[in-house]
Amino acid sequence: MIRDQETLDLLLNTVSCFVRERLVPIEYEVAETDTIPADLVTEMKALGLFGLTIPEEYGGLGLTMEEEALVAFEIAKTSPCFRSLIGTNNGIGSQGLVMSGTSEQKRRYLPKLASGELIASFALTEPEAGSDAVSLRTMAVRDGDCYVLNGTKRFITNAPEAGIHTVMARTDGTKKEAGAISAFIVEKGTPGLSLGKIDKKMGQQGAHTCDVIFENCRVPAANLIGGQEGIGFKTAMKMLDKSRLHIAAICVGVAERMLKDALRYAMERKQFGQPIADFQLIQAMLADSQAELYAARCMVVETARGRDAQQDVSMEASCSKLFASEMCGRVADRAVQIHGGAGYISEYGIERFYRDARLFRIYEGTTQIQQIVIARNMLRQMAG
Ligand code: COS
Repeated sequence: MIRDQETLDLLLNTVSCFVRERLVPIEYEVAETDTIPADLVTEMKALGLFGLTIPEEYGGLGLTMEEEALVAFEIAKTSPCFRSLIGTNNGIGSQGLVMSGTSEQKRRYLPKLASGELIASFALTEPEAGSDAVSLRTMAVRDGDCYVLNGTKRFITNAPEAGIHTVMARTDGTKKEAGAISAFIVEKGTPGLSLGKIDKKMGQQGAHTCDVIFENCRVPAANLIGGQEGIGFKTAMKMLDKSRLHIAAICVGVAERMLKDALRYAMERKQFGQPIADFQLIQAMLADSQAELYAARCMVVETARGRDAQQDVSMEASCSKLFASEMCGRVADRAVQIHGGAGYISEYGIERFYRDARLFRIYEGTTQIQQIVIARNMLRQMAG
């Protein structure tokens, strides 16, 4: 749903200019140093990028899903690490509070997340619980007006930068099912909370992940999201429905960037006395990429509109994430192929995107998890 086309166009233009003029020129340096310069983070805050999806009453822009997807298309036309920094505040780190938080919790944290003063992480994955999220082992045991947390979370995006962690933990050790899982806000500096060393990743340098460790970490009961035990897992799943669609939109933006770079290269690079873009075998790779990209873009926009219309788009969000992330992988591969030898050399940049894009098929639910979600929905719908 687009609420005000003129304001949205202004926002999209601003983001597009910022990406082109400020982020693209610094991609190589960020990848080499594994650091996003502080002045750029300040600019991202000033542009409101940390609060795109946070309701206006808490200082965010309160974008609809369709508007968010259109912004995501633009922000993704550069290294995905920049999106990653704002990603958790707009998605999995904040949406638990937006969807299920008490008004006091919302008032306390959302304005700081919207401004970027606080970064939020989302701590669900554990060493023994990845795709099988329900099996998570981190325990939260009530003790007076606190919960005592023990456990380890793994590969947690933005944890090194985070001022708060949205943590999924088991409040009922006797039950295996999802209803035993609750969500907490744990503030940086809470005694018993510590971080592992920053992970060395295949790509997306500039974005950081690490373990988050709880050892008798006492969290005020007031930080139980929604003030209610047992709603954590369902809240996480609802959040993932939204964030999978967001990642699908990011895949579209990244693929558009890679395809544009490949097209430009194909038109400049001459072999056999002519630009390689004139050869039909190169054109086939360009055309297949364009067609798949267009399909993914349509899926994202259509699903976003459905979500804005309050429809249950769990299946469609998974379809979008599955197709767009696999499409992005294929486009990355063809873009490297079109670049030939230059595609393998880091200064041309396309090999970096190839590595960066690999993550999209894994995080926020692997392709195989999306297949499971889609198939289960199909079976459920058929059974009536
Ligand atoms: N919206 C609301 N509720 C949902 C839901 C959704 N999209 N998906 C599941 N639920 C509910 C179910 O209805 C069920 O509730 P009841 O216990 O009341 O019946 C509960 O959550 C458990 O769901 P389910 O029985 O389907 O759990 P499973 O363990 O069989 O499988 C999958 C759930 C595999 C789909 C889930 O664990 C998953 O998405 N795993 C991947 C996790 C992931 O994406 N990790 C990435 C890291 S986080 S960035």
